[in-house]
Amino acid sequence: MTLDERLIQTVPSERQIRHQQLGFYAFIHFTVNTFTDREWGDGSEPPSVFAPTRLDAEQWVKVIKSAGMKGLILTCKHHDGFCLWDTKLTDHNAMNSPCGRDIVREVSDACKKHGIAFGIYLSPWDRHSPLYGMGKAYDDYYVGQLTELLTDYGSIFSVWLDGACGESADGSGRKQYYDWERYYSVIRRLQPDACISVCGPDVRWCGNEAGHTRASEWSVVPLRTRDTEKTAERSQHEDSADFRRRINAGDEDLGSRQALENEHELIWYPAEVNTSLRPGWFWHESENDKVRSLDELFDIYLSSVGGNATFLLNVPPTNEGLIHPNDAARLAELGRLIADSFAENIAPEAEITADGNAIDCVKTDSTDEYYMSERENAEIVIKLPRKEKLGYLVIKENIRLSQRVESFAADVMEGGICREIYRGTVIGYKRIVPLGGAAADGLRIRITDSRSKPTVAFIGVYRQAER
Ligand code: FUL
Repeated sequence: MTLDERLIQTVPSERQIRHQQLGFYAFIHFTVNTFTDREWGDGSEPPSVFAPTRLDAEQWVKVIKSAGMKGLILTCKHHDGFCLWDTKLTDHNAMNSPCGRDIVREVSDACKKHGIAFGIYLSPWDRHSPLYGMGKAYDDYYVGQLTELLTDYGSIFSVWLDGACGESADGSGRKQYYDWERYYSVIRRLQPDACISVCGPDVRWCGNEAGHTRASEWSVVPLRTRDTEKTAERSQHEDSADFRRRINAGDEDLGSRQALENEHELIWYPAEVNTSLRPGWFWHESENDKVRSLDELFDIYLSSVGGNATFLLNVPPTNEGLIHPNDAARLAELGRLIADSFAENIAPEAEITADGNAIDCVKTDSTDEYYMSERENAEIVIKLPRKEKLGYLVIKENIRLSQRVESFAADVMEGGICREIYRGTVIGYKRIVPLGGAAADGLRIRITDSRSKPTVAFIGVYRQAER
């Protein structure tokens, strides 16, 4: 079998497709750290510190919804070991704090009510549990916690497994060698539709926590990529400048033909870009005026969701138990900007042809019908009914047939003259091409190299929005 044949046989699972379709979703970091002003708790915090006065999960969900996010992943337990739900496996939980409420219940209910997918983060590294570092005894505890969370709180879209693996709380220096395979089998059995992210087989960490995105984010990568996050080495160190470190240049190309040439086993393993709205993952009063700018957030959105990845944006509630007004205002602005930028799709009114034949099927955002070229390249011409100022071009491959496009270019046309405006590699699930307000009466997409006959499931052409 040739390399290209092997590449195009590597396709996503249904759960991976559903996850990719969510596009943009929230991380919520909330635990004792919110009250102690720390990023990593050491497990010695008494539950009495956990005392939100105005906790309102519905406010969180409404705020993230205003940004256009479609899901929420909650830190049910962070490294400090404090549990946000009514667990029967330890007393170290929110029910025994001044809060006295099952926060996982309230958040999952609020998500259900507002049509937001719910996911969990359950840190394997536990600095409170005396079982941590005791081998199977700790794995039993961890699996017990997973079982509670995956049984009692409705449907879960993501189980976000963090590879951080530090020492036990008692100063003995013990570490736990996580039984990942056992965790995976419990998750698959209890929530077969959930993606297991980062230290798991379904969704890949993009390689940094700063919001940097690769120009070429491939979904077909070597099998061994799956194991790279199963150690703490590459995750952040508390309070270190590493938090904002850039993508390691050595990892830049994970999936071009050249990068995969000598790889024997390939997997579909799409990237998730995770970063925080503020410098830290948890809320700190001192960061109330350090909320990321609208432009920065929108840029990350365009290059992640519009660059064949998904975008997991952390929004940390305050010690009152609410999303801070500065964060809420920024997210509402972001939601409006995204909605306005993609409000007016003029592709349905255009004449779209490939080799002179109309391909109207690409006007509908679905893989039920799609265009497939006869060759290993393609030229698609989009004639607009009139001259327009253009904001964005959106292109999607039919990823059920893998990602095939290796390189492409986009031209704007005016009065029969073509001008190249973009040249790139990956299209994959979704590529957003910024057109910068160019005035044009047409567009041309040239797929210049492909692993097999390229497919296009959707084309959108968005009128430039006022800002
Ligand atoms: C890291 C953790 O150490 C951070 O505190 C945070 O939860 C981040 C998302 O993952 O590994």
